[in-house]
Amino acid sequence: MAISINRAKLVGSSVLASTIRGWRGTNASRTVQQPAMLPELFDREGCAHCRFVREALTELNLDVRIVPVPLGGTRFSQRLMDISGSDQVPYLVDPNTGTKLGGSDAIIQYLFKQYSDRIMPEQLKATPANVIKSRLATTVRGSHGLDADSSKPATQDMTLYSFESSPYSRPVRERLCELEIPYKLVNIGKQQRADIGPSNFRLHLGEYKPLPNTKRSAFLAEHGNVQVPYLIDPNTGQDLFESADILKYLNENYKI
Ligand SMILES: N[C@@H](CCC(=O)N[C@@H](CS)C(=O)NCC(=O)O)C(=O)O
Repeated sequence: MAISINRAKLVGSSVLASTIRGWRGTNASRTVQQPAMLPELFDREGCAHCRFVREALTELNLDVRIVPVPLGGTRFSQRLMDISGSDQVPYLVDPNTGTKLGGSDAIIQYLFKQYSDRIMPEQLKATPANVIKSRLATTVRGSHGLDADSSKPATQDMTLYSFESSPYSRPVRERLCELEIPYKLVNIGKQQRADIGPSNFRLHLGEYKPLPNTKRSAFLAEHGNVQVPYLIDPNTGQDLFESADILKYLNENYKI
């Protein structure tokens, strides 16, 4: 019973966080210009400004390497300081163009220009109203994804399939951040009406067909369904669906 109440709280607060942000970071563009090398985002999951950048990444359908820099974290903070001269997140390093940028507005402007030739949407700008909403989203999540927790390092990067507003994926991203585990973030946002809904209860009736030649269609071909979060850990050979199982796995294998 206690477990199901905790689970309801976890999912409910994550739905509320996405609702507060107007479900930005749900829809993804149909075309993607994924660059040859993965851009790196120094990120803190619970940081209001980092959330805007991750929302933009889902909407642009771009994948990045997430380098977690929680408060009190020691694993990547020195590297961030060496590269940027500051401890501020978000910070983007794009090896494809030699671009290094701090500040969510500058990063999002760059990403939209470079990878879609569009201007950034108003709702992703760090206006006082948006920042308040984004902070509130972190507060309703009990401020998870802000502070470091003691952990064992992961030698090889994990891969997480997710999209920013996904209520089930957020707790996994929060935990990866707290445990300072870097990962390839593969965004598979919704590209059409048929993608809406959980994998076992889509609004669209009939057989689920993702758009052809997309990350979603590749995922369906490999797994027989499309569901996030999905975590791949090359350090142990484990591949996992189900947020509760992933959180348990991370705690058992990486929390000290
Ligand atoms: N019980 C699963 C539920 C996962 C789930 O419903 N995920 C949604 C996104 S939040 C999903 O994959 N929807 C299908 C889609 O995006 O195509 C878990 O806890 O991980």
